[in-house]
Amino acid sequence: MATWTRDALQKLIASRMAGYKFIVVANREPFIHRYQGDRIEVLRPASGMVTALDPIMHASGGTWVAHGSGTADRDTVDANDRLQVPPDDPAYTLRRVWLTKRQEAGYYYGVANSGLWPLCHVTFTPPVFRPEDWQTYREVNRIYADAVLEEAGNDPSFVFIQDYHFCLLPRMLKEANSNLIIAHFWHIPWPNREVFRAFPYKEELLHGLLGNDLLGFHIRYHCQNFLDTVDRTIEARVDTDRFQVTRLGQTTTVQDFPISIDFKEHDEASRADAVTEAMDRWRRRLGRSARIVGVGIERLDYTKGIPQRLRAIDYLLQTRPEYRGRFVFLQVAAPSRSHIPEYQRLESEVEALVDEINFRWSESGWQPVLFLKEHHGQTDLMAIHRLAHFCIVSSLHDGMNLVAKEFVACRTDEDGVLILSQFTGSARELDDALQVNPFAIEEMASAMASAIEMPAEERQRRMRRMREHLARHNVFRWGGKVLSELLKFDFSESG
Ligand code: GDG
Repeated sequence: MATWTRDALQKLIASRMAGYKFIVVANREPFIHRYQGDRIEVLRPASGMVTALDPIMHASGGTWVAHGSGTADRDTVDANDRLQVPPDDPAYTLRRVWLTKRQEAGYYYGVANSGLWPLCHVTFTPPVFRPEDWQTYREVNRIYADAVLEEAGNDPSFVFIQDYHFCLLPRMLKEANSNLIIAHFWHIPWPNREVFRAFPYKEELLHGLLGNDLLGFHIRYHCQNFLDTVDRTIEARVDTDRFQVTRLGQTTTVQDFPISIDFKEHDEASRADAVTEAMDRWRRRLGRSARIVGVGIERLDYTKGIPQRLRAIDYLLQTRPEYRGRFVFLQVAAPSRSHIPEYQRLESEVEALVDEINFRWSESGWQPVLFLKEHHGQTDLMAIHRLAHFCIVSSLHDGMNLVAKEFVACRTDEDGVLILSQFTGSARELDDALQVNPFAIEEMASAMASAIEMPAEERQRRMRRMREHLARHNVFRWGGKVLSELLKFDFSESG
């Protein structure tokens, strides 16, 4: 199998997509402008989706349509709400869409992140559905539809929609311009049909999604759940052999595309001197007693199983006294969606747990957990990955999980152990991780002990195999596969 590279993807786009506009739609923008006093700073948000799409945008030079969420965003666009990004080396266009606080509350914090997010993840967090939020969700999908239609004009265009914020958008676009070729990638799990039954506006949502030509999920199981849900919920022809759904003359192909990272870039960047220097700084910060280091990095989100892993650390220290005074766990969590009560509860729970564990076990000059609730730069994240004896990804449910892949890509030394929840999409690919049920505290504690005690040779063998896998199954392969599939829908010849 030939390895997909940035260059190969670029060639595919240049040779097969020339003459087409390429428009990405995502809620999150890849660059946020923010006032810091009088100064404007540029921020790169912590998001798996942004991480994955950025290289494809570079290759295509297209337009990314997203919500302008930064305090300085309006002051950095032109008269058409556009700007060229990355700001220091422009490669593509960012088109910002403006939303009021009310629209943001109803569509983003409401339907998307209090409704669909908990509905699609099995974490036993009840979803909240407010009728007024659904009205706003419709309204916002319409705002995005208008922006995309304006960007596409009368030119042949591919539209690539991201995620659960835009379920109604594909149908709106298709009805307004049937020549658009539309794909949608769903970055989170699709639940089984029993769970989905709870969604109050399910027919309208599915009708919207079935405006797509192509609908992608990370793994085949989510595709099957989707087909099953459609079959149970609305009038449509479901072809389970071809993985296609036809409704009102429009056929949607449903396919799995496991997302990934730019492995080569991570590999190279993590070798930089700046990373080595940052490792030294972090070692000093962790203290001399941190002879064994475990790490966790993510957005502060209840799907990521942070309390569960902290309980496992507590259990580890209780049952394995030999690690006391020698083991430090560094939990880095970027604040996320903090206007939603469930996220505020999580933050309090994590803080209380860290406090409790540190109170219970700390002894002269040593405490077991360092919790940093802040956004970090790439150099620091790589340094943290590189100095860890193990990295734990204990998501209760996760579409893919890119942190697991980033940890592996940073380990150019072929050392370090990945402990990975079996409820992530990544677990289907990374067989050489120590796979755990994150709800099982003893099992997780014992995986941590196995990681600490694992012989160097075995660590190396496992890490090498995971690295070989990711070198080939990189984000360019994901992009290349999606785009190749999309090219099959080129209707221009048939008129
Ligand atoms: C959704 C799905 C799916 C984290 N903290 C910081 C930071 N990050 C970066 C990581 C990684 C990304 O954010 C998180 O990606 P994940 O994939 O782990 O998780 P979600 O954000 O929940 O992503 C997920 C993904 O979409 C893609 O389809 O894999 O299943 O839930 O890249 O490194 N980045 C920076 N500072 C931080 O503090 N700069």
